[in-house]
Amino acid sequence: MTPINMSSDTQTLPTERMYDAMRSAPLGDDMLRADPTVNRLEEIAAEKVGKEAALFVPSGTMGNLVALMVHAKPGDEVLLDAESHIYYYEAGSVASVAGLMPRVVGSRRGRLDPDQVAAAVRKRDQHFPVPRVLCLENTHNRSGGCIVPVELQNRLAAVAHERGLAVHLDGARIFDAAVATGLPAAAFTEHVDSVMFCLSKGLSCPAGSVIAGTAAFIEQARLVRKRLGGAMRQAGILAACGVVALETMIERLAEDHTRARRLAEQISTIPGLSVDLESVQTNMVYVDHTGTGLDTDEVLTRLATAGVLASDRAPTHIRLVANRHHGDAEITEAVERIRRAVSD
Ligand code: TLP
Repeated sequence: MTPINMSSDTQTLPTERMYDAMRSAPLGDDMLRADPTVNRLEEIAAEKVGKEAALFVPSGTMGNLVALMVHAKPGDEVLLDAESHIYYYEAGSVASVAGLMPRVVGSRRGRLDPDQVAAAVRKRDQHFPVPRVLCLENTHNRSGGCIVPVELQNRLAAVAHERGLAVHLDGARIFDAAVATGLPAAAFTEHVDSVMFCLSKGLSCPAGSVIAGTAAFIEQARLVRKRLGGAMRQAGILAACGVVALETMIERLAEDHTRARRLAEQISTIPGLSVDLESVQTNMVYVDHTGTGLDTDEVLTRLATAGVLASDRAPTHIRLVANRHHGDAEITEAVERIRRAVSD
């Protein structure tokens, strides 16, 4: 039995066009800005998100870190959603590497409240760290891939800017938000100072993310990337996939969204499992398994034995992510396997 791997969109493999592009990409030393394929990717990427310049980085985690280290210096404060990827899943790098003081704010479905953000910005006082940057995330991973509406993002950015803070957007899946709303990605990035997006998630690249901002921001980001050991050499071999991703893989994300919805609706009919259907807005489905009486690890183990790989949001949920390797038949088969796994 071939397992259906729904643990993440990071599990996607390169497309045939990516393999072809890798083979024929002109290469050079990117540390010296001499890799034409990386340069091309950075140009296309900057244009997609409406920024002056962009920088290719090995991972989303490094992209977020580099951006924060440009916006703030050790001892400064960064405002973060308590459920954000940066706070929750990046191994504490915001504190241990960037030396920043996180101040967390709650959110609902990834939506921060502008009043709460305003109240969390401390005044300049010798007792307090200096608040320097507000981080946003769109789509919002831990709420189930929910979209933060552009108008709310803009209000939050205004609150931060009025108080002298920079705004960084963790837009790992910003193209999911764009495709699902029918807006250009640049609409989500217009009022942020920097954005990171991932090529290695639903867009199917084997590795790589991009950060974008003003030319001056990217100039500094280049130095920080080098400092962190993230400057690569013939990185065009990876960037070639990124070019294919940005040119051919964005619109098809809508298929993942349609399949995620069908998956969610069908899973909701399985006794013991439930899904907050309103939160299924892009490619993720968080399944509440409390009705089964099983703990999260047990549910994951049973699913894996039945041939469905999922990830956890313990103690109450598992996560399933639709990606390009799942056609309609895989969705139907996954639902049947899950039904069997929890009813045994
Ligand atoms: N998310 C991964 C895991 O780390 C949880 C996943 O499977 O969803 N921002 C957001 C919103 C992300 O979801 C991720 C990866 C990142 C940043 C980090 O990207 P990488 O894995 O390239 O460092």
